[in-house]
Amino acid sequence: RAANAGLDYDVLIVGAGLSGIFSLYRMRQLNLRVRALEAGSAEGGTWFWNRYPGARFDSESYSYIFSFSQEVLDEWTWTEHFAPQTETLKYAQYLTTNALAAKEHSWLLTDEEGKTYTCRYLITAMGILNEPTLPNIPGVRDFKGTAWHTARWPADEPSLESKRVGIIGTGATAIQTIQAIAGQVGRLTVFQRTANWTAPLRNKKITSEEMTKIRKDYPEIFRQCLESYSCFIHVSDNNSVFSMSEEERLAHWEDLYARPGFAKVLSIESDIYTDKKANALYSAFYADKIRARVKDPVVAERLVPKTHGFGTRRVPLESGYYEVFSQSNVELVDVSDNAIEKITEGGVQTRNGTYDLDILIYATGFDAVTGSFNAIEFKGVNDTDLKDVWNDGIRTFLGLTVNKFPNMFMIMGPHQMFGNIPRSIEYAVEWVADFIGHAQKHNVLYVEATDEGMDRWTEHVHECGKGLLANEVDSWMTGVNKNLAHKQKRSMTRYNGPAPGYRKRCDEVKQRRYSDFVIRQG
Ligand code: NA7
Repeated sequence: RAANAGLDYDVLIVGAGLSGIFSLYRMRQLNLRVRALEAGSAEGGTWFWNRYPGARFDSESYSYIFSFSQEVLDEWTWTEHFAPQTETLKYAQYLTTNALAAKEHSWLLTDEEGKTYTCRYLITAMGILNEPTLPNIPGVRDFKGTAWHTARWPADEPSLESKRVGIIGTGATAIQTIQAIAGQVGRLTVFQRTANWTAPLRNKKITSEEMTKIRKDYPEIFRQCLESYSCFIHVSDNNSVFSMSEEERLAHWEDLYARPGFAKVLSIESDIYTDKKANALYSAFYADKIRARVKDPVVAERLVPKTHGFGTRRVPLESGYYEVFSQSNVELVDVSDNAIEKITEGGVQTRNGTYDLDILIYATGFDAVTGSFNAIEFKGVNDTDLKDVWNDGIRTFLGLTVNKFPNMFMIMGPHQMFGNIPRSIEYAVEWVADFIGHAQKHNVLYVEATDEGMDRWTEHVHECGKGLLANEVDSWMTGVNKNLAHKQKRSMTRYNGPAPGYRKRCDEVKQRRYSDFVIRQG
């Protein structure tokens, strides 16, 4: 540490969401001088910012948390199988007070403009969905009513009661919001550009007996997660859709449909994700489920996705979403063929009509994955700008490091496993902590991924993604955000191979004592 004596910190962490909180914990365990910088007024990241009504986990609460502290696992009680945002935010804050702040409480702050900090290692922990984007529709600033993005839901939200509310977007966020507010508002107009496949969540409360059993089962829950393709508790199915008769297939899908959570997304036959014919069969099964739940067949047909197959975009889970569209106060406006021309002082104008509104909600998504990196000026060796490095496509080594950006580690950067994010965070932070611990022990002052290493890794990431139908579709997962001129090109933002394979490759780098890196000792 003497080597870092002239620096303010050994490690600085950008972000105090779940990645930042766990990074801070591990760095402190290494006895490093560490500080986390956070733009929000409190910790919690995604769960701090996304306070829209209805925001909640789509994954089983007890599988979508950290496993690192037995104390926390023993003490923390989940009240619902799929926790609401308020509960997850409390969990994040509970972690910081119980697991981290044993010695002091001063490590978490909002950076003051212009204040500088120096450190040996930089850890980015900025989340993958952190930069909200407004639609690129003319007049966004002209609206005279009240408008906000779902990720900036006002703390002093005006009452929605009897108001004319419009919402643009039908992604996971919009779906949760719509079903939560449809019963309160005077009138709800949903502007849908692309219908989404979505499946029933089937949430329920967790009884105290269930919580006791969950605590007992934690080791098994986490073991199961770690063994599966994308780290969820749902077992994947490597069979083909075509290995079953139609009767068997439908019985299997009906069984999955009745189950809670992502079973009907993750426990389906794997060729649904790779074979258009297999995918079409499952999509047709789901289309019929939608039609059966909406009274007006014309509206039902608008809600059936036509542009992409089931599971090729992130499938949101819903509770009563389709039934909302049979309420007399809710209107679905399909803007795929009736484009929004502009936002006016009074509301939304489409090619075919005008919609007067009091409140306009933008559920229009994020500049995902690289957005947080673009929002900050990252300058590496020889003034290299990270934006330039990624201009022609994302390149990383292990999704954790970038050539020309020595001593910088990314938690949930591009090319990492997405899936069960806390599982990915936990692994990435442990890997980075091991590396920094090793570096400290051996008086290493400089570690840098090589350009060849980035080439190899990036090629591997692309190889893993070959054949996946999801990579042929525009979505935030493939790096497309039509509201941003600079993000038109589809790219491989995430690691598409199995999580155990990802971890194996990173473990091997560690076993080679990080010889894949350029390392300089003091
Ligand atoms: P998403 O999934 O990116 O959804 C954004 C939605 O907003 C989507 O329906 C978009 O339609 C729509 N959108 C965006 N811009 C426009 C414009 N200009 N006009 C009309 N409609 C527009 O973001 P979410 O916040 O819902 O979810 C992100 C992730 O958070 C989710 O996948 C979970 O992992 C948690 P489009 O589909 O582009 O036609």
